[in-house]
Amino acid sequence: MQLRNKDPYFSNGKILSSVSTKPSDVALDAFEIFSDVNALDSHIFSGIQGVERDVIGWFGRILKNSEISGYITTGGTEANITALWAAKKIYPKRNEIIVPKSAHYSIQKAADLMGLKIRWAGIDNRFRADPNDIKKKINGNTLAVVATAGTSALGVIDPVEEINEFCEDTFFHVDAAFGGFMIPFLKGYPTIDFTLKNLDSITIDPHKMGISLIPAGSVLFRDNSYLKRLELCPPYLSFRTYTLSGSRSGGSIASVWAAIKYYGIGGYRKIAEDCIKNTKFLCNELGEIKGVSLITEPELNIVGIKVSGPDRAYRALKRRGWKISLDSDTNSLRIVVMPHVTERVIREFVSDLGDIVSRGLQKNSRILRKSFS
Ligand code: 0PR
Repeated sequence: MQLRNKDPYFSNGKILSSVSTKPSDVALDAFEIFSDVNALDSHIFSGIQGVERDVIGWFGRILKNSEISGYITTGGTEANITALWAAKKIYPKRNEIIVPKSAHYSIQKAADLMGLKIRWAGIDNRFRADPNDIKKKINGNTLAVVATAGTSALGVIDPVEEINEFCEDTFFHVDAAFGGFMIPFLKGYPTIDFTLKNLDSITIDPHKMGISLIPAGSVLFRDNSYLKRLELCPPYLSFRTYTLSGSRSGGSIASVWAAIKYYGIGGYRKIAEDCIKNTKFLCNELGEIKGVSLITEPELNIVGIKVSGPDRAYRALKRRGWKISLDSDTNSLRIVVMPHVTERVIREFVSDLGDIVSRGLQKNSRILRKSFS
């Protein structure tokens, strides 16, 4: 415990920069029960394969695709790499991927690993991928187009429906690692499911708003043909494998299974709605502080805050115990309103920020007065 206590707990509320949260008890219990199960070995552990099929089937219902296939990865990074690996198997001769500047850095890792060239697509003034730029960049060498449904920096949703229209002759991957447990459960949000006719794969992370635990991500494909292309058969073992990682935690799969059974669609809708409600509450409270504004209107539960002297505010917040990040692209404070970021935590944060900002303004005006006197 002494060692664990060197790090903070989500339950103390001051962690504002993380897309992780406290896992649910059911997920933790399930993890423990299955902790000795290696899901790689379907010969010894065939039971866990059925549990995983159940989980993927559930995603199939959420994403409107009864043919869905996929598996539980360690997280979004492995899922994104696997999706692009499958794309490379389909189009082995192509080597360019079109990626909006706001995409998660795991896409760069995938490109590095496979020797792919990234063609960066622009973003608009709301930080969403520019579909026209993507359209212009597609050519015969385009292996894949990547869009993000809930960007890591600001939680904005790329115009996935529009981008889908140009992807009939290339692989189309949507990284919904962050937004995947939000968007399908909320009313009035864009479609990010397999009714998009060119969508090949999607990443959704249960260890984020799915209230499962780390490690647990997922990569989901339109049908079974994608994983078939990744299949290997180790000569000395009596099973086939298609996963990027070798040994795989049965505990992760079980934790996702337990969480989706426990929360169900209704439970996840409530979690998503609460995150949005608290995000709105934060934005309203911020509106009361002079000298503070939003980088953009949040779509999901990430807020970019513009303050004068962001570095100073960031350091002062850190000194007061807040775990917060500073986005260097927009020079803004970045807050992720995860389930542990409650109204009480938000009030406390806004009060600290207000105090820090007003001290900064007073200091600035003292300096100004001095220089004019
Ligand atoms: N894609 C998107 C859109 C993401 O937001 C993330 C989240 C990933 C992929 C990668 O997921 P894994 O981390 O599961 O591989 N990634 C977070 C990020 O880089 C990871 C994180 C989590 C960072 C907790 C900080 C932290 O405290 O922003």
